[in-house]
Amino acid sequence: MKRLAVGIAALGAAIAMLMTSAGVGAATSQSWILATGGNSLPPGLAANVQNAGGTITSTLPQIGLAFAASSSASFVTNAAQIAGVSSVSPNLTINWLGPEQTVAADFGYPPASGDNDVYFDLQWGQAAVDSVGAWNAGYRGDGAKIAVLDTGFNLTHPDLAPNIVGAASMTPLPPGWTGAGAFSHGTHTSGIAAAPDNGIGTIGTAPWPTSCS
Ligand SMILES: [Ca+2]
Ligand SMILES: [Ca+2]
Repeated sequence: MKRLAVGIAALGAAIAMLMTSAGVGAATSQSWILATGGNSLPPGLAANVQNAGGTITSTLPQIGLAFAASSSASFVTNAAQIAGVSSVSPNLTINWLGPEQTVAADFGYPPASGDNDVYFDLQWGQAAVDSVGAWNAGYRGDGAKIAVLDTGFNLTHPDLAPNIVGAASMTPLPPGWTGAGAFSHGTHTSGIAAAPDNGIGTIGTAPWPTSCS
């Protein structure tokens, strides 16, 4: 009978060793935040935390915080009794997965934008109204309708035509004015407002609108 009891004891010890070596049943160390509510840490905190069953791992005395690790089930209760400690909270590690984001293209500012609509860099007005800032925020005039109240403008100009859906003139000049060799103010202002981003000429404030004049 005594031999059997010894045998059972030996088997129990072997199982205990096996569980320990496999990590089964081992207490897990947790991280805790000890807050003081002030801008300093109380004297003797490290020793008091040790007595509570934990170990200080780092501190932020400027904001009255200390971080402790403990595998003791009673650590929170004990640490909350430490003089100067106002709260004990779990120090959580969060696997943060941010939301999917659509990042707008980084349009450059004139006069060194690098865009292939090379005359864009000559337009100080686009910088003055921060057109590039609006584009980078995702606003390029998509779907907008622009009325340019000016002289008629060149309806076949390659840097206007893609955005023209109609034309009228506010002056005696015809809407499709093409005065060869002369200055057309309507063409000028229409380009500032709505010249498309098409690799030629310049870029207007709203390069993706439907424009009419
Ligand atoms: Ca371009
Ligand atoms: Ca253009």
